[in-house]
Amino acid sequence: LGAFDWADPLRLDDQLTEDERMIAASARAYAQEKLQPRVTAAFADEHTDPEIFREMGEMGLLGITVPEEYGGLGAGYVSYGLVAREVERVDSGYRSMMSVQSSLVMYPIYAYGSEEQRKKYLPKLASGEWIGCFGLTEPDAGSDPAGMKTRAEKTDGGYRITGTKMWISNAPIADVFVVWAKSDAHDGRIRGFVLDKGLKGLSAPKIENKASLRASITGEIVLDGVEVGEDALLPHVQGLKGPFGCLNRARYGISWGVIGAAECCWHAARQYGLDRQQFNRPLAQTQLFQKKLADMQTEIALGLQASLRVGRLMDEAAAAPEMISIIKRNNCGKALDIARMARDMHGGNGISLEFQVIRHMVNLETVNTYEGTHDVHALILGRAQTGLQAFF
Ligand code: TGC
Ligand code: FAD
Repeated sequence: LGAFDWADPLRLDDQLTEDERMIAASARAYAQEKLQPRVTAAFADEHTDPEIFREMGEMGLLGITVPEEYGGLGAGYVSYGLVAREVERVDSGYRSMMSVQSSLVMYPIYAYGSEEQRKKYLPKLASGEWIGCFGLTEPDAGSDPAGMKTRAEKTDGGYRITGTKMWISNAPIADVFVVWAKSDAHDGRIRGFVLDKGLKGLSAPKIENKASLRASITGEIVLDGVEVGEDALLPHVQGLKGPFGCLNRARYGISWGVIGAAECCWHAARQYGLDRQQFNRPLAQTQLFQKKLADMQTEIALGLQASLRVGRLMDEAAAAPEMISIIKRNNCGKALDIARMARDMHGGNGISLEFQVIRHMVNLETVNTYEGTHDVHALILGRAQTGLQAFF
C-alpha cells in the first residue's frame, strides 16, 4: 500500500513531468518570496505595482505557452495551470494580472496576429516591459458579448473605433489594448484590434472602490472615435470565436488558480485549528472541524485531478470548451465554498486581513463571476447535453 500525504492526497506531484515540477517550484518560490510579503498592504491600499509584470517576465511566467522565438517559454498547458495555482495561492488579483497578459493578450496576438504584430508586441509583453489588457465586456454586454455596441467604421486606410468597455483588468496601466468591436467593413462581424496607449480618443479610467480583487487594477476603456491603420486589425479571426478562443485558455488557467487560493485557505484553517484551544482542546480535535477539513481536502484533490486531465487534453489539442466550463465552474464554486468555510473556522480573526482567508473569499466572488459566471457555464453545459439553448 502507498503512503498518504494529507497535503497531496491523490499524489498530483507524481503525475507531473520533471519540467512541470521545476516550473511550479520556481513559480512557488517567486510567489511566496516576492508577492506574499506585499499582498496584504496592496489589497488594503487598492494598489497595483506595475513592477510585478517586469518581475513575472524575468521569471518567465508571462506567455508560458507562447513559443520561445517570441519571448515565451514554449511550455505546455499543464505548466501554465501549475503557475496559475502558485500565483493565486497568494492572491487572485496577481493571477488575474498574469493570465490577462498571457491568455487574453499574448495568445490572440500569437494565434490571430500577423507576423509583424507578433514581432512588435510579443517579446515586450513576455518581458513585462509592456502591460496588456483585453476589452470584451461593455456596460450593457457582459454575459452576452454578442450584444456589444462598440463599432469599427472603415476609413481610408484603416478604422475609426467608438464604444466603451467596462470592468477591464489592467486597463488603466496598459500599454497594449486588445479590443473587440463589430466592424462595418466585415458585415458587422466581431473583429479584434490591437491598440497602443496614447492614441487620440483612447482613455482608460480606473474603477475605484472595489471590495474584491483590490490588488489588481480594473478600469474602463473609452474609445472616442479612435483612428487606427489597417495594421491594428487582427487578420486571422472573425466572429465571437475570436474572443472565446482566448477565454478557453484563461478559464482553464482559472480552474487551477482558484484551487491554489482554496489550498491556502484549507492549510490556514487546518493550522489555526491545531493552534487554537477552546474547551481545553484544539479546535482541530472536534468532529465538526475535521469534517470541514475532510470536505476541503476532497474537493481540492478532485478539482486538481480534473484540471490536470483537461490540461493534458489541451496539450494534445483535444479539449472541448465544455470540459473547460465544467472545471472553471466547479473549481470556482468549490473554492468559494472552501474560502467561506475557512473564514468561519477562524472565528473573529477570520475577518482580519492579517489572516488571509477573507481576502481570498472576497476575491473569489469576482473569479466566480468573470470569464463566464457560474450560472452561464451551467447554461453552456445544459445546452451541450439537451441540445436546447436556455440563454434567451
Ligand atoms: P454561441 O452562439 O454559443 O457562439 C458564437 C460563436 O462562437 C463560437 N464559440 C466558441 N468558440 C470557441 N470556444 C468557445 N468556448 C466558444 N463558444 C462559442 C461558436 O462556435 C460560434 O461560432 P460561429 O463561427 O458559429 O459564429 O454564442 P452566444 O452568443 O449564444 O454565447 C452565449 C454564451 C453565454 C455561451 C457566451 O456568450 C459566454 O460564454 N458568455 C460569457 C462571457 C464571458 O465569459 N466574458 C468574459 C469577458 S473577459 C473576462 O472576464 C476577463 S477577466 C480576466 C481576469 O482578470 O483574469
Ligand atoms: P450579467 O451578465 O449582467 O449577469 C448578472 C447575473 O445574471 C449573473 O448572476 C448571471 O449569471 C445572470 N445571468 C446573465 N444571463 C443569464 C441568463 N441568460 N440566464 C440566467 N442568468 C443569467 N471583462 C473583460 O472583457 N475583460 C476583463 O479584463 C475583465 N476583467 C474583470 C475584472 C473584474 C474585477 C470583474 C468584476 C469583471 C471583469 N470582466 C472583464 C467582466 C466580466 O467578464 C463580467 O462581469 C462577466 O462576464 C459578467 O457580466 P456582467 O457583470 O455584465 O453580469
